[in-house]
Amino acid sequence: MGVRQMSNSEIAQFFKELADYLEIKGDNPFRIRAYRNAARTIETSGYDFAKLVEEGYDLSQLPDIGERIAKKIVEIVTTGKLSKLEEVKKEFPPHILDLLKIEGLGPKKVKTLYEKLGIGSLEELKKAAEEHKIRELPGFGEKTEEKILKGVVLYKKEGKRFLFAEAEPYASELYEYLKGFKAIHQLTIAGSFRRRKETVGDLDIVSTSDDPLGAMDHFASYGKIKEIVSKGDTRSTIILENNLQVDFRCVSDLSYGAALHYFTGSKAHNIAVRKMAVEKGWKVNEYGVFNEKMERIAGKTEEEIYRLFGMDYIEPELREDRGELEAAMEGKLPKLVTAKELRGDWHLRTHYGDGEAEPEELAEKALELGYTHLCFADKASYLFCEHGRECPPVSEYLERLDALQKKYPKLRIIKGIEVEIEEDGSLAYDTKELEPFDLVIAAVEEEYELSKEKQTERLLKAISHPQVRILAHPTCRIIAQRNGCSLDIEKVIDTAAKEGVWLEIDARPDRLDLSDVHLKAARDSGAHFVLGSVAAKPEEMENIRYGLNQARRGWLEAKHLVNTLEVSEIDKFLKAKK
Ligand code: DGT
Ligand code: CA
Ligand code: CA
Repeated sequence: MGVRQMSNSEIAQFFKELADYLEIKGDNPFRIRAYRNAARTIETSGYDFAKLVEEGYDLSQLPDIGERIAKKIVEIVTTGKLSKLEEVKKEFPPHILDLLKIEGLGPKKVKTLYEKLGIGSLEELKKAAEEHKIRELPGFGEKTEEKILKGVVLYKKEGKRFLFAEAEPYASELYEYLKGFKAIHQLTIAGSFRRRKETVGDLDIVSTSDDPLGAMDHFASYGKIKEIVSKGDTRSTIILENNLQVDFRCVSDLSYGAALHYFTGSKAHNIAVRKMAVEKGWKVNEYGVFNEKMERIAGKTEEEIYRLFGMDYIEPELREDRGELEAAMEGKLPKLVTAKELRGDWHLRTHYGDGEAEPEELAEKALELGYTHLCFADKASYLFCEHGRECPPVSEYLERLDALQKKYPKLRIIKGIEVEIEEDGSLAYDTKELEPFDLVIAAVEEEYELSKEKQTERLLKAISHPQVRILAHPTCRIIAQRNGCSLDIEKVIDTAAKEGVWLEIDARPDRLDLSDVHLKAARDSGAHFVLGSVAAKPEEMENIRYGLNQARRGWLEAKHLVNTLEVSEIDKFLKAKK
């Protein structure tokens, strides 16, 4: 019998949906309750239902599972479908269940909305609420209507992925909380979080424990939980107060490496590894690697698994099936740049520009971070007083930085300036005005609606400007807000590499421009890179770590990053524009 790899909660989901549809339809309440109970039983059960089906076990022997439900579970696991659900789905618009995600809307209210106003999607719900059609319905009212509208807006906002930086404090706090439970031994936040992706959908935590039940209880007793989605003997799912979902699993020590590898992903990486296993006649899953005789041949650690395949250890940031498996086979993986290797920050803002900090505060923070160089780069429009506020002459700013250099002989202070690129690709200030600065960063903003060709030309022209040393956030994207300018990025990257213009990695967590994929491509075409925190106050200099994550995801080594230079090499490098 063909059987799918399906978790209990995935199986339960079928019954929940079926119950929701039947309730919207106004079906027999006893039947609906039977499906809901089944969903709960499956979800919280310690048995692995897909496995029981595979082994041909009679599910109706289990407590709380009747014959009809047992038959349906077999259908779901073997076909991936539930015919009764397919049938009832056809009677409604495809997205009607989305309405149930809105606070205050249950199946009964959705039934009324659909029958009286034909509402079958969130768009239609929002429109009807805005047109005050909902308050007229029986059982609704002005207050309910307002609440629904708020709910839709909130849902649309929060149904999104989280920036890595948004998830990070929640992840750390939960990690510490779990660590505090004595019976939990090994513990890692896996998934996209461990791969340091710029956004994460949910957290996947893998652990080992000699008391899994106690670990599950401890997890479910965490203080910042909004909802416990499921709680089982070895895995549980919760939703945190900020709507971030967390899956928590407890596995045996023998399987820890395999589980960690599986749940770190990415899915594409896993699939590629599984393919390699199949070619050898092996099987890989979250429990281990098994040979033809189903004997476990690896699984305790990730290192052991990679070694078994004849590969070097692959850092999580590289696990995207973008060539890392081949490189690991050939011993050609990059030696990824580490935080320790960073010696400076190349994009800082002070109150002379739109930042808040005194230059001294940033210098102090730099020493604390162990840096030996620091590049100030306030925006030219501020330094040249174009924002209509009281403003000292630019010479004062330069003198201030010279004084700073005297005061901090252990730091090499670089006097940079960020200049906007005009619509035609020229710089907003002329050569003479920029001359007193050590370095010019050219920055592109998305204020003009330019065609791909025009935008590319604009950047190429800026890159070839003799004073420009760094190109800031080349695609001008903001994660989850705007995709960025349309441009021929390959051409921009190539030209920058040829001209010796460094590509900035803007470390602000919603920028991370260039992206990982572009970084890897640019690295291969010989470009140099520079990390800038774009900090406006000292503590924001720690944001450099998000840029470092991105650099590592882009396969960068220390030698690719200007930030790793010794002070003695910097001057040579500054002048080196070809
Ligand atoms: P996310 O949460 O959307 O930011 O991304 P991930 O990578 O954390 O994905 P998630 O949470 O859906 O699953 C965690 C890991 O579990 C994923 O990286 C790889 C593994 N995984 C999930 N689904 C599959 C699958 O269908 N096949 C394989 N081979 N692995 C999977
Ligand atoms: Ca995840
Ligand atoms: Ca997950």
